[in-house]
Amino acid sequence: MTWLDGDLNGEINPRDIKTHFIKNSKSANDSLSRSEFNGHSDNEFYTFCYESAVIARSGWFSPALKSSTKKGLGNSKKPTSLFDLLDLNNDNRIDLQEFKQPFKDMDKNSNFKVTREEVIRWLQTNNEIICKPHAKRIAIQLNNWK
Ligand SMILES: [Ca+2]
Ligand SMILES: [Ca+2]
Ligand SMILES: [Ca+2]
Repeated sequence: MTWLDGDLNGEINPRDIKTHFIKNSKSANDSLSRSEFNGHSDNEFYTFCYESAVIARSGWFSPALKSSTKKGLGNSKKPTSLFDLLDLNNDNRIDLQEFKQPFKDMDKNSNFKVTREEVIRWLQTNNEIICKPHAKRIAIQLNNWK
């Protein structure tokens, strides 16, 4: 899990978040567009989704899941990608404050450090949204792999 862990010490802290954001935008005052965001996070998430698909086998990537909305997220506008999930004010940009939100969500014990376990739990909670864009690619790969 190297996503966000800029100094690769195995946990994510607020400094890692900021470093990561600035690396992918022009400055801390800038914001990320959809393509900038997807460009730097896709492979990390693809790996996670692929691994969890291999482990789960039957699961979220079946086409049936696409139409069924098991729990829903409470209100009518359901995010369909991680970008939409993070873009809280729906202006099609992710700014630094929005970028920090998942960190707060991940940090269950609020000690300003996010461990690998906390990241995995968060990924699993949001797995349907995160993995949906990769579902087709993974399905193809798994079929080849059998
Ligand atoms: Ca770190
Ligand atoms: Ca926004
Ligand atoms: Ca924590």
